[in-house]
Amino acid sequence: MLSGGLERDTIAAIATPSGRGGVSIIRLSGPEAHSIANQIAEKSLQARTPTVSSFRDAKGNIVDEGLSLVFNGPASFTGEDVAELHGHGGVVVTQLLLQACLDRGARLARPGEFSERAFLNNKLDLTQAESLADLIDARTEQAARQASASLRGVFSSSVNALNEKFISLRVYVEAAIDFPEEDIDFLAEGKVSESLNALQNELSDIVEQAQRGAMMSRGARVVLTGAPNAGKSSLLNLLAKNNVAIVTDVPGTTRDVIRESITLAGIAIDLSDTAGIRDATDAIEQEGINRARTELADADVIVEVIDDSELPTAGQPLPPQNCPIIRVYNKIDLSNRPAGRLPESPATRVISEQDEAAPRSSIGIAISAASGKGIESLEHAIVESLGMDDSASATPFSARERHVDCLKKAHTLLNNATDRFIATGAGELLAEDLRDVHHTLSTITGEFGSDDLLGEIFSSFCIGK
Ligand SMILES: Nc1nc2c(ncn2[C@@H]2O[C@H](COP(=O)(O)OP(=O)(O)OP(=O)(O)O)[C@@H](O)[C@H]2O)c(=O)[nH]1
Ligand SMILES: [Mg+2]
Repeated sequence: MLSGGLERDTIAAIATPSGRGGVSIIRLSGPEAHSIANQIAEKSLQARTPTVSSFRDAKGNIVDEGLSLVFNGPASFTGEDVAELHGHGGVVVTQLLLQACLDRGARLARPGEFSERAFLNNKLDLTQAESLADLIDARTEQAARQASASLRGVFSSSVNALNEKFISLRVYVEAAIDFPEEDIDFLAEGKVSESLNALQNELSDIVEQAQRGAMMSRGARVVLTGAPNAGKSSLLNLLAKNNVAIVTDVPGTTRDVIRESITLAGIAIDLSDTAGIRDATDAIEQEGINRARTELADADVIVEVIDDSELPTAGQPLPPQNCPIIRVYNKIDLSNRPAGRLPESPATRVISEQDEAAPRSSIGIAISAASGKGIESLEHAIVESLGMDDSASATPFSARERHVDCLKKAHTLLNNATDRFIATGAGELLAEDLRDVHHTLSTITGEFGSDDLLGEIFSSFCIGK
């Protein structure tokens, strides 16, 4: 269990966004939360009973009038005594009310400190705390629903259920090692290899779901690439329904990476337009091409734009990619090719490091960025390549890259453990390997981990959460 250095002081922060509004809420948590709220409201506030009163600063001046609400720990968000002061939503008056709390001994909360305390008091596990921040940041309805499911513990339950199975298998293997005098060789019996296979499949499924969940939370990265003048910027403008990128007939127009957020089928997508890749002598263009390459390395889907009105040239081949590639044959108004999907094989997704050597198949789509013909086929191909094209692939929960990394690491450990067990039949080694897998999975929900990890996660939250 993470220690986190449980702090016993009382923290305060403005919990509502800064600006003008109907109400603003100051939240307090810690041993002095009730006493500070009582002093400000000049009342003996009763738990879970909203009470209207004046709010007084430390000098006794009335700064506002509003509603106070107190909760007794551990039945509160943080697990500690909590108080909320609901005042009028003005920037200055809210600051005065916060100052009244600080003057009475509260300390200004760090970002995410309320959630961190909730985690340290076992009110939430780490994935639930993270999904809380993701719910606040959700950019689409679907992302919000998934974050809400993770907050309710849907993701943690899948991870915990899988972990239980690792524990049972470990217990079985250790028992078999401890009683070697039994007539039956429990390890050689086949049950262990069968369980290992089943666990590998289950883990692969969760990796895939978590990858999609993470992509939904952060926004999928779709990168436009291709030769100069192929029509990448024209396509970005068309997909974004906005003339964000400069389009000219001069090859090498785009240098900086241009980003636009769009939504396709409820998926938030970060679309980037990059410099056309060629052997450039111009230092600025060369830097643009370097940036384009960096962008490609992080893509979930690459859209390679090809000028269909020109004879195919050898051009610059794309470096090997681990994500699906959609080849877009653009300018069909000039080449007279019919719009839409070309008969080719469907896209595939990578789910683990083991798969990275697998060849990536690609989809071909013929479009005209000038007339907009074929654009729906392309939009559908993007959604399909992201693995989100039918309801069966709808991810039941949100996740983060951190979770995907842990799951992939566990998957690799398990694969290695299985290989080692098949080769040696050594129960002791398998027991040790299974313990490593269990620990790796436990860092997802925060059962094992470091204080550094906690600091890193909670510092990205907003103040007052
Ligand atoms: N006829 C026709 N022209 C197009 C089409 N798409 C783009 N163009 C033209 O092709 C030229 C290059 O378009 P851009 O969108 O700037 O191409 P790019 O790939 O971003 O080029 P760089 O930024 O230089 O790498 C412009 O003159 C566009 O008007 C199309 O579908 N049909
Ligand atoms: Mg361009």
